[in-house]
Amino acid sequence: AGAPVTVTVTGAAGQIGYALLFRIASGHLLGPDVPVRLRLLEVPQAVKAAEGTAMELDDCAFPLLTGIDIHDDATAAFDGVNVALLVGARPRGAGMERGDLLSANGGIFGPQGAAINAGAAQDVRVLVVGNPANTNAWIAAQHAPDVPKDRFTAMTRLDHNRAVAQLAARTGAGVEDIARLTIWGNHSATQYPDLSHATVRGTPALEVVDDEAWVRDTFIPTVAKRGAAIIEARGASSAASAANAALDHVRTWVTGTPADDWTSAGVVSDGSYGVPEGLISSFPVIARDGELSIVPDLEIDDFSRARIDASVAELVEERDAVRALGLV
Ligand code: NAX
Repeated sequence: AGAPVTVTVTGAAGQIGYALLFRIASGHLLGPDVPVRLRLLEVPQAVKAAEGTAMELDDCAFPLLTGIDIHDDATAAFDGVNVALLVGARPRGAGMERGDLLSANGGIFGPQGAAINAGAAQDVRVLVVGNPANTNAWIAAQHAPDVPKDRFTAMTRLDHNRAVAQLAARTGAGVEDIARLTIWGNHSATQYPDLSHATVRGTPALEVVDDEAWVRDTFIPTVAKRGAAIIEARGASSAASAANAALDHVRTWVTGTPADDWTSAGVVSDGSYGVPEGLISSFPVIARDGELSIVPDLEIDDFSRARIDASVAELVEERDAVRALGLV
């Protein structure tokens, strides 16, 4: 085994943190041969709970886990970080306006971006899970001028995995038979889960499904509103599935996408597909040699165009609101 990889998890005492940390420590983030050093970042009032989780991590005697540090200070938490999982965020409280939400999160993700800029390892990879994930990732990136912008990503892998599962269920295929599905835009109800390039056992998904109304009226809203449906059923928001998607996102980034397939991730736009340059939007993404790139030259039909534009318009509004609030 080589030198341990430093993984920082923010919001470590939250419910996603609890579902995530044990799997990181058991090798599901970077594989069974890579030792991991964990740094947990929490707000001061949750440090004690994070210490409890760290005690349980100790009690698992994971061979790959070489150490755990707990911090309430971002600069210390991101010192030497290779993989930063930004999970902790300020949730929307009752009666909270969007500006309040953006301000609260700007106050978290700005300083965390600056701390990453100050202390991260050269190869740092950042995944933002905490909502509003795309805009939080954008804020963090703006505060990290020395880190390449393409190291900042936002999580839409849970939406992607949800879409794969829905399509597999509808077509009777296995999840491994589904390829080239895309989540476009914002990780919000405006996201666009796109089947127009997807395949089921190599056949175009839209031919296999052969039901436009199902795509429009069932598939898209089911995927886009799945988070709310989980809350309704479980009485709590998605946690284990979100943690699983975060592991998938980073592992795919490091180990690559399969030939003839891609994944979905919020990455910085290079202007592709009419998405304004610099925005962090979800795209079809290929991972090769540890780098993410947007799948080029896909044909976008009128239906897809309108859906992508609507979600990207929401991202533009969020970015403009963040600028107007002076958060970047
Ligand atoms: P919890 O409320 O259980 O945990 C959040 C934790 O973050 C708390 O322990 C809190 O103390 C901590 N925290 C708050 N501010 C912090 C700061 N400045 N530094 C460090 N820690 C801080 O939420 P949980 O269910 O774990 O969800 C975490 C985030 O993931 C939320 O923003 C949620 O909306 C978002 N999600 C994003 C998803 C995605 O697909 N991108 C899906 C799942 C999830 O809803």
